[in-house]
Amino acid sequence: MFQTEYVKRVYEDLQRKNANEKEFLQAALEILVSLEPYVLKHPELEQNKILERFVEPERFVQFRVAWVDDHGEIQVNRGYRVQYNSSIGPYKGGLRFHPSVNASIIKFLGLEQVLKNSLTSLPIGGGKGGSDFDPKGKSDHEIMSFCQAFMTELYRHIGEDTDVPAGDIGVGGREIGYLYGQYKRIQNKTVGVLTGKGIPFGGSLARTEATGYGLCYFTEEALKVMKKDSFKGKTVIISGSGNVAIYACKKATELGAKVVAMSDSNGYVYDKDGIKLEVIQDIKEVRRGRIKEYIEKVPTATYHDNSKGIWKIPCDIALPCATQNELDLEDAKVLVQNGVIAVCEGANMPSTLDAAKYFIEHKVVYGPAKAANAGGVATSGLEMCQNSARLSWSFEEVDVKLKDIMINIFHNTYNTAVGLGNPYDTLTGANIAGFEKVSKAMLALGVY
Ligand code: NDP
Ligand code: 2IT
Repeated sequence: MFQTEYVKRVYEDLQRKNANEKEFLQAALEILVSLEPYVLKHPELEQNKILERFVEPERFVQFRVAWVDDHGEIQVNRGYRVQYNSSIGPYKGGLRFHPSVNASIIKFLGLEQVLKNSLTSLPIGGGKGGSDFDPKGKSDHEIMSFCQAFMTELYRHIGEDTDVPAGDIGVGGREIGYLYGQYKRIQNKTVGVLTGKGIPFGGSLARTEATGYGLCYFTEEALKVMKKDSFKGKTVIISGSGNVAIYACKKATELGAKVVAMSDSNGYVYDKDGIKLEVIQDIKEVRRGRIKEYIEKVPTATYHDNSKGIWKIPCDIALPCATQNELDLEDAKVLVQNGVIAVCEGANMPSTLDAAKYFIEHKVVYGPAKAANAGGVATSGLEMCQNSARLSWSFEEVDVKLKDIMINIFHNTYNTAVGLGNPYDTLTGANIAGFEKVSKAMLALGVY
């Protein structure tokens, strides 16, 4: 699998030290193997132990979050923040609240974030955090109590020029509001220490839409360059029905596609006439319900109990926007057999490595997560700019900048892949393009 003794040694060492961290090792392996062509040309990386330093987080914080639920009972959760790499800017990355969250998930997301943030071309380093807290079924008051308890510990580790968290699975506008409220209360400061804030208190217009819109801008450009094609007239399936999925659906539809299926962790809905997004938004954004309820409003649609079944629906474009490892080799084979032309990732690491390789081998336009979903964090970077300057840009201004950034990320990724001899290998292209800047900064900053 490895071409170089150096990369093999770094990975094996990581495996020894993190034996139980499946997702972290998966992300690290994917990245390290794809960096080999670059490593071969740059002996200074081995001389300066850059890869050893790159895979080791600068700091990893784990903390207790104790809070009181609506029955007066004390609950104890575990909180995390990984401050992975600050060589090109303050740590930046989301917070995930989901029962599956553990050190492995936080570290895989943090490592991915370092390269993603580099690709945005903004000066932001990489971090990630979260908790095993499950927001499902909690009252609004319980969400607030948890967020306040979480921030009462986290505040000492973050800052507008140090580490700037945002949302991810289970953390949206409501949670960011409570987290930011608590930060302000403790620190007595109004600064851009979190992004994804509400518009009345320093949020950026278009941040809510940014990841999904950005994913579609990336995909549209990739289709244009690699297949002389576009979203127009295409059948699309989108997994998930959260923040990323909803705005991917909106933009894909605006660009002329028909989205026929969306999912949640229980199942998926298929609507041959095209998903009515206002119904999904009402279920998910307003009532925080289950996607199953879609068929009550749209009786011509069907509901299916297994969310993974969504990949069996014939489509031209698939946008996985739910979670890691939701699309495996078997799913990839079915998609290719059904004639898929593009698979671009809104979620982080939704495709297993063998699924991603299958897409590349079969000349599918493949948009790896760290490139295709970078629009969210890029717009967070734009929110930080607006907060520092104490002003706010219009929706259109932010959207134009987001689109430029996504088109630039596509070309940077694609040109790197072309330079390495395989235009479809955007996985290698994205990893090397992101790593180049980080490694140059690490070399210039000296040993730490
Ligand atoms: P949300 O919490 O808004 O939505 C998550 C969605 O994914 C929900 O529909 C959820 O269903 C679904 N989901 C979660 N686990 C599974 C599963 N095992 N199978 C099927 N569906 C599942 O999160 P986001 O939309 O913000 O995040 C989605 C993905 O996008 C994540 O991978 C995240 O890391 C990534 N991302 C997010 C960015 C952002 O700005 N928010 C930026 C870049 C990437 P259910 O309600 O049943 O749990
Ligand atoms: O995975 C991601 O890029 C995010 N969850 C967004 C991070 C951010 O800081 O906006």
